[in-house]
Amino acid sequence: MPHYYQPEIETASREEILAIQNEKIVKQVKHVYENVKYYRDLMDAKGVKPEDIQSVDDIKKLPFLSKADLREAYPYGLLGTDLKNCVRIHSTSGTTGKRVVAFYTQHDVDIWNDCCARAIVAAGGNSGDVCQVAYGYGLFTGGFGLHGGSEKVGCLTLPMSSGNTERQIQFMMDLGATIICCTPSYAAYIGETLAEQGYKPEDNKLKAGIFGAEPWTEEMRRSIEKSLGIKAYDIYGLTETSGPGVAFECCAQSGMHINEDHFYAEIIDPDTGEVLPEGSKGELVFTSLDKEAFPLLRYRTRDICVLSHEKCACGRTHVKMSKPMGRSDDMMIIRGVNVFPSQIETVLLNEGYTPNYQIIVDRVNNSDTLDVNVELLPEQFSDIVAENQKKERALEIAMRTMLGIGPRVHLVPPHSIVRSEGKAVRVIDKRKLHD
Ligand code: DLL
Repeated sequence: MPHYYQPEIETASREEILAIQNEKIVKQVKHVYENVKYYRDLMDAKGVKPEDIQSVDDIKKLPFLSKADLREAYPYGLLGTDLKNCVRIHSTSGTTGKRVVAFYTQHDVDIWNDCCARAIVAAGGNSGDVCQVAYGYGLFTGGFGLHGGSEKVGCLTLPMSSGNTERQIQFMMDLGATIICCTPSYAAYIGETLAEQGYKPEDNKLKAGIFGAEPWTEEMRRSIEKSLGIKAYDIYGLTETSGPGVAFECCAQSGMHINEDHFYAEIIDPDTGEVLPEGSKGELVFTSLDKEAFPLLRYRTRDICVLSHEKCACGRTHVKMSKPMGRSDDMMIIRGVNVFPSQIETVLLNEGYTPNYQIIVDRVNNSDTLDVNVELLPEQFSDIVAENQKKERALEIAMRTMLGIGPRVHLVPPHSIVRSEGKAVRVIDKRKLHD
């Protein structure tokens, strides 16, 4: 029997959801127009007035907001309320350019926590659970977001933050954590460390994991589920929209329900900005429907995915988004071919390797090169050069079939690739250093 955190909303009919959205969007646009000069100027430049937005159908008349706008407006330019009404700030981990800072009123935090609570309940969580939050606490939204959700559900919340893996495992075992929340790459690392310490998957009390903040493949899901003995659920969100919990997976594990009473989603053609029909693959755009402090209208996420209104076995009615297939800016263009790290991950895990790999892209004599370092398990490691070379060639062939271009594969010794405690760095693109 599926459980819901807010059943009346999570299973509302399409008409009910539309009615909620239509009522909220009118107020939200008015709120933004009156309080956010930066966006008012964009609306004025496009000749759109708040009265032109009477329902979510009219959202397409509004101008887009991009990451560049957020950087330009840094730090207060998109603030929708007086700073004295705000209780929290979070920020993106962006390594290039100015960071994006997001602001929250108490009302915004409450809604965000509800969204995360829905995700935890969808993963089977309830007040009897011990929820280990191993996302980073701090400016990153992962820790505080899942923490707030966990407390709303009534779980006993373990605010571990990321890192210190030995201590994570000690608390997990001693306090009997039943749910763990962290990035999928960190979950894989915890699973690996547990095995190294001699634990079997059935030795821990975990039943579910709530993993997100970075792209991960179905193969990675199966590998984590096996190593921890759990069911692994996906969760999606971004700092700009509040953090994790914009969308979450249910027991059907086939896409993430978007919390449509708080966020309106569109899929657009990333090149033309045209809104695409349901089922098309394109860039995900979000409009917040009831944010006070940081209300973003038509924010371009750069995440590429597909939306589906197909009926879900769990009974939730909110639209589902597919796993993001990588950000448009994660995509590598190598010798003219589009390559996503997830394609390489799929091949590696299917061929029996670990998710410990690193992709190195460079340009030599005006030609792009693609190298993949793949870490071996101790039992896969061999001193015989010819044996390793044979495995490398086999992987190169499998990857060429998947990608359409041939990489060079290098098998590297166990434990030689740095493990991630937060978002994994999968790609080193040295071309960017030359440019
Ligand atoms: O990563 C918020 C978050 C925390 C989500 C914890 C889930 C769990 P940012 O650091 O602003 O926020 O990064 C947002 O991460 O635009 C996606 O490209 C990527 N991302 C987030 N969740 C997923 C996911 C947090 N489940 C960016 N699958 C987004 C794939 C994801 N990519």
